Amino acid sequence: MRFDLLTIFPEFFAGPFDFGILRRAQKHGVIEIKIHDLRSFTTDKHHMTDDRPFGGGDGMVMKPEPIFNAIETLLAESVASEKPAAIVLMSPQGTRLTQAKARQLANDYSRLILLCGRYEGVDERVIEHLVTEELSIGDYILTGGELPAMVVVDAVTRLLPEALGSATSAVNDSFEDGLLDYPHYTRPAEFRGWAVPEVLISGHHAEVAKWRRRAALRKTWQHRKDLLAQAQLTPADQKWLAEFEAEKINEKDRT
Ligand code: 9D3
Repeated sequence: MRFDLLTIFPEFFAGPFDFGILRRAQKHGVIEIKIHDLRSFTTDKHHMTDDRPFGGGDGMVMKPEPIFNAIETLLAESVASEKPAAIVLMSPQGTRLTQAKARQLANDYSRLILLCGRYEGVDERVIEHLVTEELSIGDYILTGGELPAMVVVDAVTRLLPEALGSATSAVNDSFEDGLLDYPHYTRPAEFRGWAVPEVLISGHHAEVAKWRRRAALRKTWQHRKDLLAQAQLTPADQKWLAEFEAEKINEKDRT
């Protein structure tokens, strides 16, 4: 996968891609990340990437010319690829990035051009005539699209078949089976008087699997009830959920 990131703050990206899986994926040629300074695609004397909004109002709008220039220049240099390029605007108005969306991007494209917005937004003609999709990473206000673009690179890269070491796998990820992860423990078996659940030390693989499923279900029930509606639940799962609900009522009764 080739990532092209378009930004007025190229220095913002120094660091985050140089560690762990992202570093390894670049070293092994699984991904290539190129950062482009929008300012270098300006043609005016003052290298302006923004201007005042038509119709008035506060804030500035990103000019269309540098963005069209940059992306048309990028598309002109052919990248060896079977699959097409997506031109993605990182924007609070975009559709939400989900695990399913990340998987779709990883599967459907061999090149992602990520345009990082700043100011109040970009000239609408960029969205109408250039951008193929708009993505938000969630319902909170950030200062620009740079951090969201990093999130896209990270989430998509770890889904590429060659990106993770053979020891790890993205198959059993939380969200892909619709539940949150179960709790993890490592040595020591007792830490400051807090013991690890007995079953995990027992060596009974089937019992461990059962415990983990129930614990994942409990975490999901506690923190993300909304996920339960979409999850594939067995009759055993349903029974456990009923137990959690009953437990909650009992707790209330005790007070
Ligand atoms: C007052 C209108 N604001 C829109 C909600 C203006 C505005 C605020 C923040 C315009 C741009 C931004 C900067 N944010 C992004 O560019 C952004 C973003 C975000 O703020 N949250 C989640 N995902 C994203 S993707 C890009």
